[in-house]
Amino acid sequence: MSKSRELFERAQKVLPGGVNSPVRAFRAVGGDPVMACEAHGATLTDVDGVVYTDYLMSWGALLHGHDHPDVRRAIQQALERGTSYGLTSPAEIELAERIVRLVPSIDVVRFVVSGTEATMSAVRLARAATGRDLLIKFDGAYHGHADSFLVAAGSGVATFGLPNSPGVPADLAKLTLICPFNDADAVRDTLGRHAGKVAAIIVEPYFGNAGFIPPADGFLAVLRSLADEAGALLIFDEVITGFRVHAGGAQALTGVTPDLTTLGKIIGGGLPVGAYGGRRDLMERVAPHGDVYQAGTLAGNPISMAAGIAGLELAGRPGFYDTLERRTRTLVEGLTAAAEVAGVPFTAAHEGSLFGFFFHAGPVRNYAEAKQCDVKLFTRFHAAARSRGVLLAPSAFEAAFLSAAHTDAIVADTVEKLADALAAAARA
Ligand code: KE4
Repeated sequence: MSKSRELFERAQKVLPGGVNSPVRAFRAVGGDPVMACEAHGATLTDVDGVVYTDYLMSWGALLHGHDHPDVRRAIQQALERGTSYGLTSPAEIELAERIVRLVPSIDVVRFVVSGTEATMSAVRLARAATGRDLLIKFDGAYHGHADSFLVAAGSGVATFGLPNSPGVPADLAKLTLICPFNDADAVRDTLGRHAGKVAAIIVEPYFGNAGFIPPADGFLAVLRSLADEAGALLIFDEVITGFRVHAGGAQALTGVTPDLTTLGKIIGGGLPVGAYGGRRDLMERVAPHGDVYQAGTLAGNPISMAAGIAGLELAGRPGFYDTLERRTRTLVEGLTAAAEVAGVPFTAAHEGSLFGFFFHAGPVRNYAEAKQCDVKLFTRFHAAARSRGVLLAPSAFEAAFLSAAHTDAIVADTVEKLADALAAAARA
């Protein structure tokens, strides 16, 4: 028996499904989940010594690859001063100042310990600031596991949310309204039917949780104007796109400025982190300056902050994002060409180093279209890629991430291996 299998069997005795986050169980693609042992740069080694080129990158947290020496040094130096104070310390102020400088919508920011805490808090703040209860989100978007987000679209185009997890009260779920991504008419109609009652529209400006789906031209700008007309706030959930698609996130890239922004992943350099921020008049409603309560023992943890500062420093180097974008484009173009040779329906896209693909002729503009992709072919492709040492997200409805550690040579090697995997999956 492999060490991975042995460990997973032990894990299933003491962890629900053997994991601490569902997707890690690899149930969508089958096979034993990869059991990580260590990772450096673009590669991850499992407990059986199998080496992968990693495109998970801790779900996008690792913009510089695993174990970057500058990030490691910053963590080590912070560790020498202790791990947690439960008091404010200089690093959280420095990281906040960097985020304020880089992210157009953020005058004031509050750190928390996960993306879920960030989005949950941003929605509470939006409801307090507007005195309204309804929330609009988009079908297929994921904003973490707070109750208000665990709702599924009912039938019809724009519907009241239905709980999509036991334990989510129906009365709470129905405060969330769901529209198809890239459908401005559905948003306009929903706002009209609930005039004066919608607190906020929350959106992943580039979908990273239904596969990768970019916004249609002008869609985000229309959301901005619709929110303004309706007196609702616009929240960009940039937990994935923040510092990924641009140094200032999707809002800097598109020129559309939300009222509130949520961040995570990259700003912690791979350590636990989340943040929400926005206009000063809104953020000063947050306790203790204001009356909207939110708190956390490990919020602004000095180790996470040190790693985040090191990561943003590295990302500030000239040409950093251009290189990431060029390499990602090479990978996406290589994959697309290989799919054509293999004769399979395929559509791929990227923004910066965030990319994704569907076994679908395209276009894929929303989750309903994404779900028409050939999931069985994806499953065969995922296994074929894995057996060739390339680790992709274990779901057809996740994105993929390239890091600064994925050199031109690594990208070229990946294209070769994935072309072979595609041909094998198409033949099977
Ligand atoms: P966390 O609570 O997992 O730190 O962040 C929640 C979250 C919020 N918003 C967006 C846009 C996100 O992508 C996430 C978390 N992303 C998933 C990956 N699709 C985390 C992976 C997992 O759930 O294990």
